[in-house]
Amino acid sequence: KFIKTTVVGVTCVPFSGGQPKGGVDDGPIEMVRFGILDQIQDMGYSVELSEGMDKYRSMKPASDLPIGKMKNPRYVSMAARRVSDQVKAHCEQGRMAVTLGGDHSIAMGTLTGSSMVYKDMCVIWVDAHADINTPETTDSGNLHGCPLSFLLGLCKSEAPFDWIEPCLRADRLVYIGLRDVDPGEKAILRKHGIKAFSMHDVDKHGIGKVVEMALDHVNKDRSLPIHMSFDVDALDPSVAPATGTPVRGGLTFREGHYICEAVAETGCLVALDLVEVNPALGDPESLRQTVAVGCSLVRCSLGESLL
Ligand code: HAR
Ligand code: MN
Ligand code: MN
Ligand code: MN
Repeated sequence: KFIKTTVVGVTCVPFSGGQPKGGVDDGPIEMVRFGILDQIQDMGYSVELSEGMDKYRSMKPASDLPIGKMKNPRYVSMAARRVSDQVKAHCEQGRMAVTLGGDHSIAMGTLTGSSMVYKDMCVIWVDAHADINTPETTDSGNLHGCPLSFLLGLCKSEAPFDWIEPCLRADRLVYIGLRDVDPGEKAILRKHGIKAFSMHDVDKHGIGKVVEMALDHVNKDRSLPIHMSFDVDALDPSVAPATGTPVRGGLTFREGHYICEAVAETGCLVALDLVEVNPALGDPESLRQTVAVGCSLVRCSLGESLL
């Protein structure tokens, strides 16, 4: 409905500054090694790869003292700003924008980028976590737990994040998969009436009904562009073990794929993030399994399972 070419614009973001564990910056290269780019091409798309993925590592500032509780604020901001430009460029060309992370702080960039082109877009956030802490409510100071508060305009626009224009309406955001939400985040969700389908809801209604309700909430007529931000830790750790903050009781392999398939089926997807694959965590089999499932979720979101 919104995508104008058969080109998929892939942005690899080897970035780990939004949280303390090294290795998540190798997520994109491992997915590329696993063959994600060829797999996308084998589906009949061509791939336009954003340039200079190594730059994300080299842009780390020599000194980046915390601002309040926020850790690596300048590095996170600089990386997200670059991601924003790259994603925006793909969207402007009418390409499906696929971003491979990297930790979830990069969503500050992916969503600002896509929303500049698709002003009325809605967001489906698939995650164990709500990632909506403000610089005040965060306990950890890890910015991968905070991107949505910046995007929704819930925190003051201060340097180095003053380039972020609030670009997302609270009623255009919906979550699936939540099961580890901080008290301060719960208060934010309540205050702003943000719709969230937790694992409890998945158990109660089944994934089919949950995805339908989620889409009905943000995109009743299936007429708005969708940006899906998929954190691989939404999946159960038995399915995606190699991730920095695993939480048990997550989505099964099929439930995760069902979400991607149902979103693909709407024809409204314009941008997809696949984040928090950390190849450094766990044994080689955990790594292979997690990278494989990440690639598989990307393919399904691009319509692989549609007949
Ligand atoms: N809520 C916790 C915090 O703010 C944990 C956050 C996130 N972990 C993630 N993001 N992987 O989805 O630190
Ligand atoms: Mn996340
Ligand atoms: Mn998460
Ligand atoms: Mn927690």
